[in-house]
Amino acid sequence: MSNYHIKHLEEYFQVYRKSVRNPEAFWEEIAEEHFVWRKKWNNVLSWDFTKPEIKWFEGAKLNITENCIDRHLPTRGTKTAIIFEPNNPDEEAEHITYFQLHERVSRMANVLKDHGVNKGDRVCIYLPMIPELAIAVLACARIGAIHSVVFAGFSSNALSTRINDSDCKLVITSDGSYRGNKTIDLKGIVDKALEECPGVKNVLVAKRINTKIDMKAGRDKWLQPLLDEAYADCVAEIMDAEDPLFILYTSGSTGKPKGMVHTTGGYMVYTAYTFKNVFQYREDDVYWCTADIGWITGHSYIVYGPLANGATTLMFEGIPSYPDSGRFWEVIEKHKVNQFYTAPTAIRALAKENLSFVEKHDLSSLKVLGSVGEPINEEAWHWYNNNVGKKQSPIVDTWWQTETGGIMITPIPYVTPTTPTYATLPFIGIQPALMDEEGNEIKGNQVEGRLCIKFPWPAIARTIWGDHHRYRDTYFTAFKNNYFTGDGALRDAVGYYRITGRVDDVIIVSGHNLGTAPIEDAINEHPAVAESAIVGFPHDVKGNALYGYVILKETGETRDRDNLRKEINQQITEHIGPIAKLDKIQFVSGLPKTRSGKIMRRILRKIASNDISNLGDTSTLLNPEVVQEIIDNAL
Ligand code: 7RM
Repeated sequence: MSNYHIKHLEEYFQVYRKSVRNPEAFWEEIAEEHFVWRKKWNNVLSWDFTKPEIKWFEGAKLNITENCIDRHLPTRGTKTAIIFEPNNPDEEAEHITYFQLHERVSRMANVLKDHGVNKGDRVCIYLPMIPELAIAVLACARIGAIHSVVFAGFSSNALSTRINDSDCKLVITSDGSYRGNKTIDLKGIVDKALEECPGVKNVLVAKRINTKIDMKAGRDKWLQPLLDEAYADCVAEIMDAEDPLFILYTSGSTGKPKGMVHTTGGYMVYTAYTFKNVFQYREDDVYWCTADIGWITGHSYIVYGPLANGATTLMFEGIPSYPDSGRFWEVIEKHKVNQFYTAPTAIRALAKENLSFVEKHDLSSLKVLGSVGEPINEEAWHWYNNNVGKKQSPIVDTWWQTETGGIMITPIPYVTPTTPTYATLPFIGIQPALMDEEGNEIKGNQVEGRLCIKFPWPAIARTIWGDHHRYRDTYFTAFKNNYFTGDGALRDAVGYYRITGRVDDVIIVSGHNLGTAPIEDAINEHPAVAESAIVGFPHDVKGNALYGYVILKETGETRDRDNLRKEINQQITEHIGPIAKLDKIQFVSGLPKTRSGKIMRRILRKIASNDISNLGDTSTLLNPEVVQEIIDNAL
């Protein structure tokens, strides 16, 4: 029997048990029956979480684009693969068939080859949500180049750090991007970044906003003429299952961003299988994930997962509030979207607007609503359920991470009964564990602990680019023989999981992971700043917002505080990007520190959250007197 499409709760439990009892046999069957391989594997799985080393489908050969495109051509050639919905609703949407996608990916792949990109080379993609982005991703995969997509909201500084970390030799970008009624000068950001990136030989530039930009002779080229001249077919490079497919950077609690490395075979199998089940995708459905392809959600559930299933996937260039707050609902009506996948922060923002924005659109095509990126609070869940789903569409609250490659804990719609704020049950093949602080597994139900995964799944990231020790230290040392997620979770009486949030110094703002350390580093570079500490505090739209405590140098003391606040945020925008800007900045004379010199963030978090009734023991601090001063001047 094929277990590819789960339809009933008993079937879920049955398949789940099978996947846990004999993971190798289970994944082998899925891989064998639902994908095309140039050569089958010698071994389904080998793993050792202490090294750590994880290999799925070792010895197998494939190209993921043959699975995402070529194999569909005989049966789905004229089916729409990608619907492109532009920022401006007056501009016409574009429907790209599988035939057309094949041709456009092939042309792009040939252009890359003509520019010296070979198997294993890294290509940085810094593009807005236009078709060229998905096409560039697939073109890299076609020729075995490793793509590193950098979200086009990141600053030049963040971009150059990422380009240099993985030594990209080519950058694909555009003249600029649209964002609501604004434009962003992407090429200018790239030019600035590349002042620091001697390894980049070429920049290929897509035309999107038609602004006059500088083109550096010998380095920069317009993309379209090259595509027009390129041959329209490109033989797929045969890859090993364990060859890297892409690098995607994610912030850590300390230090520079981590280039998570995903490999080819396991990632393909897992993203495709989760996509099929978590969205209950049927042949003629139109699926829309509102994420940007610059995040893992876009990689796995706009590009690879949907296309591997021959689905129609919608790419949206715009933002939820332009031209007005009905934009999402208008797009759902216009393209008769069946599965809609978005983030709690977007739901909360839209829930603040007049209900008529939702009510005036026909949303009856919807069958499944998804949520991802952060915990969805009860209020937002009900608003989504009542007003978007009209209580007819199950909500799948999907918990997962850049590192996990695919969805890990989630309901299966029409299969798993949902409960607001619960991600519910582990997906097939996923073995979660809750741990206490001593590192022991907490068994049984109605317990809370640190969330680990006990056994490998096909899409787990294999390493951090260039830093395998950091990979081991971050994920595999806190709990022996387990992958540690960095999240806390509770398991209720029936075994449902509820994710309670990060237990480290990562703060999730509007669904984006932000490490406190890099933000503090950026602030501390301001000449007037001596030291700083960032914490999160609850925000009704963003989930969390950032609160900064800043100690000024003596030279800064006389400066105008509001100007300083602006400059600090400017500094952050330049170093990281506008998503990391602080909502509140409090100037303080000191920060509460332990005797070993660690900032007591727990106290700062409480003050920022206006929850000072129980600050706990502050007597062990080096400088307990500073706490009252901070409370008195809190914003
Ligand atoms: C897919 C993605 C990962 C972190 C993760 C969690 C948080 C994500 C949920 C969630 C509660 C959810 N990748 N998170 N989904 N928390 N419920 N459904 O977001 O690498 O960018 O972030 O996001 O803390 O560790 S990510």
